[in-house]
Amino acid sequence: MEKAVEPKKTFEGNYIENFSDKKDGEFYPSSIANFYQDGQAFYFEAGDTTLELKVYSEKIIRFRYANFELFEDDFSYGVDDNFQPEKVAIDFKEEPEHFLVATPEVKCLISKKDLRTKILNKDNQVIQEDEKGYHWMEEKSFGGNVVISTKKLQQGENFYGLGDKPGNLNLRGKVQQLWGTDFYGFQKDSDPIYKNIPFYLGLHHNIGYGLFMDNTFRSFFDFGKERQNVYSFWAQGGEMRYYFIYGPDLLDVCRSFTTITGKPELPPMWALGYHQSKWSYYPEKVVRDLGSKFRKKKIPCDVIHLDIDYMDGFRCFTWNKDHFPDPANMIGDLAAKGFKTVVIVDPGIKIDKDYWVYKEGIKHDYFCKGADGSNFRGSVWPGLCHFPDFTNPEVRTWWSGLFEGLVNEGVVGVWNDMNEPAVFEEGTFPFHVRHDYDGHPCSHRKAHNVYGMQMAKATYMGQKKFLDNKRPFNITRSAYAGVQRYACVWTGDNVATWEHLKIANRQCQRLSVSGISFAGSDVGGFIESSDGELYTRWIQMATFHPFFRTHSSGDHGDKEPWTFGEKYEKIVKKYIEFRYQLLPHLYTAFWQYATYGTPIIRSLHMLNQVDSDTYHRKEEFAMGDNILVCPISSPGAEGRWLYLPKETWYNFWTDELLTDAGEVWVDAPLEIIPFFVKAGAVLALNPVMHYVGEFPVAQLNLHVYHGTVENKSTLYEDKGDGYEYKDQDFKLKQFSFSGEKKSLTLKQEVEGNYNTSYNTYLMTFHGVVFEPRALSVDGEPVNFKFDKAAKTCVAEVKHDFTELVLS
Ligand code: NBV
Repeated sequence: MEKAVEPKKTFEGNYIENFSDKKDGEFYPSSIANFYQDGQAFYFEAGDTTLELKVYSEKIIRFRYANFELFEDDFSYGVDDNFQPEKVAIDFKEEPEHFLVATPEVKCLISKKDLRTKILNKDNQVIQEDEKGYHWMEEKSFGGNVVISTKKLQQGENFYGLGDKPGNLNLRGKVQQLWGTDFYGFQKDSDPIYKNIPFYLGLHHNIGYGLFMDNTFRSFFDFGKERQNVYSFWAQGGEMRYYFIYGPDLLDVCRSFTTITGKPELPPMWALGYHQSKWSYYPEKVVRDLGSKFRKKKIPCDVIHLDIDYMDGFRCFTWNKDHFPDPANMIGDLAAKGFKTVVIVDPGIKIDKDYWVYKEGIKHDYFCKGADGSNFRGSVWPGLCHFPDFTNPEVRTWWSGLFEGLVNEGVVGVWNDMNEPAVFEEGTFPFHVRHDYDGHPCSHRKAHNVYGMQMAKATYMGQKKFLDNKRPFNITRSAYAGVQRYACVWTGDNVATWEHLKIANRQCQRLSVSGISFAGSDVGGFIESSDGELYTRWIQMATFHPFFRTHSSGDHGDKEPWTFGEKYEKIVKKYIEFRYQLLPHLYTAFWQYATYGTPIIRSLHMLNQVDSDTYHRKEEFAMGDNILVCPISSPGAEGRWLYLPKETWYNFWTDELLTDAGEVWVDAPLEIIPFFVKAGAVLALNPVMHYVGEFPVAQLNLHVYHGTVENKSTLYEDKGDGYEYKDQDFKLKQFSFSGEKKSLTLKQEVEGNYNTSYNTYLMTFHGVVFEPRALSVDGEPVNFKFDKAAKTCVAEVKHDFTELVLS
């Protein structure tokens, strides 16, 4: 029989094969002998197993399975503290064959015979059903259990999610593993790589649902690979604990998952600008020249990243004073030109008796220990290191305090690398290494997948502590579900190939639906060199990814907007400029993410989940509401085939109208990335600027796309930094568009107290196929210019209008 995963060499021979078909050594619950209820939690005792089923909302139910009545402490790194059960009207019944726990949205049947569950919606459609259901295996190699859940694969079911997996978006037929791994030059089917997000979405019969297995041990998901009609997930330890989330809308599933694992705060607006990075820009003169070059060439840029060579011998929280004699001065001068400085930190602390961080760590006993009681040692960039136990709250507080110096010197962003954790010798820590796990002492087997997230948390705490009410910018390579509360992410050490451009796009989409919208790739590829065409196409795509940074290893030449000659520089510049124009739209999408958990970028199947033609598409994606892009992902292309979901779209560059187009060919010479706006949309664009806050925006551009449709658009604005927005200092605008053949009406509703720097909108109406006679704004006539050939109409309109009619 085909094995689900090829056994491969990993650390300490700890690999466990897929065993779900093996009968020997598998243990199952028996029939239910007893049950009881405690509020919204229901307990079913079946032989050695107890199931706790807890209703969190009408659409969210948590399942926990304990062997020998021993539930684990109800602690989780993944679940946000703000996530608490809502009061739900529950119908609980004993029936001949099963127990029924029903909310107004879902019914869960629990079989009396064997504890298997079946979940239906209120129309009695099966959403999810156990095959073998919960069972476990004893695993002698570590003297514990592997906990497993096996479900029936529904007809036509497809699967999405799981964080940063580089393969196709649709996971049907795949096995994937979660065990955070530093994977230099990973490829399309490399697995596991850096991040550990045990959350997937299922979709069948237009029913979308999600499942979050909150277990931090090494785990696996098999979506019908081993057995075509079955899917399963399992973890090499801990208890089987998962949240079932009903949609049926996939975007709602994402929102609920983000409600469970937490929403981020708004980032500083500048973090959504363009970032420039390399391993490494040094010495100081190189960094200063880089900044000057951006400004001289008038290519927008907000952020410069300093990689490990800024440090003294790779010691975190130090500077190499030969290369950076006066960091505060350099950072200050860069800041005066609008640049923000981000520095990297790694978890490995050099063993060096003269190094203050090392000395403090030793003094307070903050480093991870092996089972024998001594501090674990492993080599990374500085040589032999100890590693803080970030799963210890005291250690996180200590680490957070270490940022005082950097922040005082003007550092406003931090980049957490190598936190899988990566160690040169064995790849990561040996299993016997001990962790506090916030008061639940355990081995590295359990803490590995959350180590990086807890480092990111500690760093975030430091930024919060010292940034004086400014919003932190924090980035991490390793992650567990919920990391979005503390940091954004990048996709790690990719390669400068066309294949990797596609991988990056899939990873960003996948991360976005896995709770982590604020994600980006090393634009142009970290390893090896791209040519001008690849770099340009990548820049075009990343213009629409939430985190936008060129980064490269520097081993194979530079990657800067001007590296590949004038022809490419011109186009790259145009797109970076366009990113700044898009900021009001992107910031609004971020606000929707931070407020409702709505993913910033959305794959095609999220836009029209009834359309099965979208289920296997992987390149087209929406950024926020109303806009859709599709990168050019092969060399020499002059255009491409792409798929437009039902509805009417405008080609942004030509204003060509495409209605219910499905698969279409779109011209896209080098200067063009296919990009569309939905009919009825209002798209807000800034003027071009070279960094956020370069000048106050004197007039905002609103592009309105006509159609015989109704549509709503949102625009969220605030200061772009600080927290006053939590106290009404924001403006939230809802635009309602309705179009007739020969007229259009746009209504605006405004909430909040923020004073925008502009008083007027420059409005451009697109697709004006009728000859307009009048523009009336709140009942007053307003002048406009009509261009019959272009079918556009332009007018200056006061920013606080409530109703506008063009007819
Ligand atoms: O700090 C150096 C690099 C960094 O540039 C990259 O972004 C990380 O993913 N880091 C990995 C360590 C060395 C990789 C070979």
